[in-house]
Amino acid sequence: MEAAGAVVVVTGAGVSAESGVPTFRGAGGLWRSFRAEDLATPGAFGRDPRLVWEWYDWRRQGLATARPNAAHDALARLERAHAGSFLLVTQNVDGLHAAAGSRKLVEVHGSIWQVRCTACGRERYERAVPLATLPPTCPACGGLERPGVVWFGEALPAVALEAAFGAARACELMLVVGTSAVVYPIAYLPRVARENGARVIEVNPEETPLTPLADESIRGRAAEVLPSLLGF
Ligand code: BV8
Ligand code: ZN
Repeated sequence: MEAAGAVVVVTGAGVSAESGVPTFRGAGGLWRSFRAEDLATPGAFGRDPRLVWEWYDWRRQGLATARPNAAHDALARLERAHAGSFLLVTQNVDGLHAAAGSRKLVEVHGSIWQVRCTACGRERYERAVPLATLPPTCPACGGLERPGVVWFGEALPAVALEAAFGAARACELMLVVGTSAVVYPIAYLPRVARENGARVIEVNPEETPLTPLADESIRGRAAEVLPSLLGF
């Protein structure tokens, strides 16, 4: 896959599937056993912060032993090898792209390893699993802390969002890997790229709403397809 111009990669939970991280909506996915509306919303957290934290702490424990797979590694290599501008936009909150060495990276739905105080706003990076107390409290003010992720109905971080849409408007090639393409506003990115003349390639074992729009949709698993597609 040769592209001299700007490249943007958009990833979802499917990129981490081969690291043993359950996806959200697929078979065996997280949403099968939990309803997003019951847990990944400010209302759910307001009603029962301990229940929401039990779910996130359970996910953090599952992620603690997860390692980047060949898909993460291939994307980190692409960033280093690509002469033109490059940006990796991930919806994943698991931190595996950074662990693989990706640096030109925006985590548009935040990070499961960040916790943020609901009282003073202090953010900290907390890798301890299980968490010492549920729900965790702020070391600075004792306030209730929340997971540093974006919940349904919450705005995405403005800086990350502007970087993602700015790069989508300017890119020559967009690679969309392992996302069901149903969560907005990130699901708009491939349309924005295409409207600005970019070539859009999808990698997913299943069809998605993006499939009919993509210039090419490769049916396959990311850890299998990306190393050969990217030549690494
Ligand atoms: C916003 C939390 C506005 C973090 C997540 C009604 C009320 C309120 C909002 C809405 C509404 N209707 C619509 C909306 C907008 C809403 C939305 O899009 N809803 C959808 C479901 C209809 N969006 C929002 O609420 C966003 N915010 O709009 O705010 C606003 C503006 C200004 C001011 C105030 C408000 C917030 C969106 C973020 C929500 N947070 N999670 C967490 O707990 O992790 S969403 C959740 O889905 C994850 O974050 C994940 O990132 C995201 C996307 O899922 P995917 O990554 O695509 O994963 P999925 O399992 O779905 O798919 C996996 C894919 O991989 C599959 O296609 C599978 O085939 C493939 N695959 C499997 N194995 C492999 C593979 N691919 C490759 N290789 C493999 N081996
Ligand atoms: Zn605080």
